[in-house]
Amino acid sequence: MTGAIDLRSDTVSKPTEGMRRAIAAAEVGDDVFGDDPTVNRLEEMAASLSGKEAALFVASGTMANLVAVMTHVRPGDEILLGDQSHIFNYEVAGTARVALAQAHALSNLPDGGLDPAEVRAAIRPPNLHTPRTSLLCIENTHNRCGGAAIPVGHIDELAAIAHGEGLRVHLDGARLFNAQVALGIPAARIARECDTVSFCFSKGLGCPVGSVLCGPAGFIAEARRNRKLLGGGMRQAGILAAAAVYALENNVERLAEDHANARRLAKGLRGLGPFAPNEPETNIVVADVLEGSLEGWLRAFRDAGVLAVAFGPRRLRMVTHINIGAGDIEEALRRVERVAAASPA
Ligand code: TLP
Repeated sequence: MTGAIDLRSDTVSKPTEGMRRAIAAAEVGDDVFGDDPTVNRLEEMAASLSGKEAALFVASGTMANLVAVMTHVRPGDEILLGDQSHIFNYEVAGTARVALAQAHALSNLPDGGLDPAEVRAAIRPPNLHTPRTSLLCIENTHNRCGGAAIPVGHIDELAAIAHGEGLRVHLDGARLFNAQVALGIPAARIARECDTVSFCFSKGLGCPVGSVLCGPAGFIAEARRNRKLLGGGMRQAGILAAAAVYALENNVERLAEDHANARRLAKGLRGLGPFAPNEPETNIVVADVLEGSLEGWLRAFRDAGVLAVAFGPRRLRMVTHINIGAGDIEEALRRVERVAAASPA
């Protein structure tokens, strides 16, 4: 058996040779002084690709979202978000602990969207007793909703409702370029009606580290102060930004391969009795486990050399990425098939 086929996340991807060469050749300076030419170049590229005035390079998607929320809200404000969103589920309650915002979670629709009527109803009218509802957060692609690419019309509609009531809108676009490739619509158009948008380099784009927050110039200036507050002011960060520049130039279009691999993986899993996978729109396969215990299956997969993660009490997740080729998917399916034939769970 060759090594384990690691489908736990696209975050496990390792830099390619070309990216490593770009990292080694990076021109650097002290970015807290604004002196790092590679970070400056990356921030200009990110602003332009997202259709925003300015951008801020940060350590992670979690930091991008936290800095966004901190910069958008005042302490005691309320933010609206989906109950399946990454910010609500996987960011250690940073919005409450650091941004001092109260989260009001609305049920995500199965396709990752939100019911416009519910959003409208959740916005509180001004009142002495109530928190101010000041921010709506949307996610695209939607991780827990199986990597769904949210149609731009839905984002526009939600943003219009929020803006009509004086809220701002932040888009967690950790996998924004997967959405771009799946929808065939430029990232800037997807994010057009959102005030701010973040996206990650360390997922499908294959970088070791880094995310970016994009928005109006004044907002990003304030966000830069909040990044410093969090200890996120980095020095010769061009070492990392060089990988991100390389990824934007080389690794965006290839995301279509990850999407095709995810579709193939889901199709193969569907053919095996115990699993009910989604129809992946991007690089995320989530499969409900219909028989046996989830932990049992994950252990058996791991023993057979296929790594996946639990994604709910009876659901597993597999994510395709730059280090996984079509041949790896076929091999993963052969391994899983052997496991399923033995029915260990
Ligand atoms: N998601 C990770 C885990 O935290 C679940 C993954 O493996 O998918 N927004 C979205 C939509 C994300 O999926 C993630 C990471 C983040 C933000 C946070 O990014 P990082 O991990 O860079 O802080």
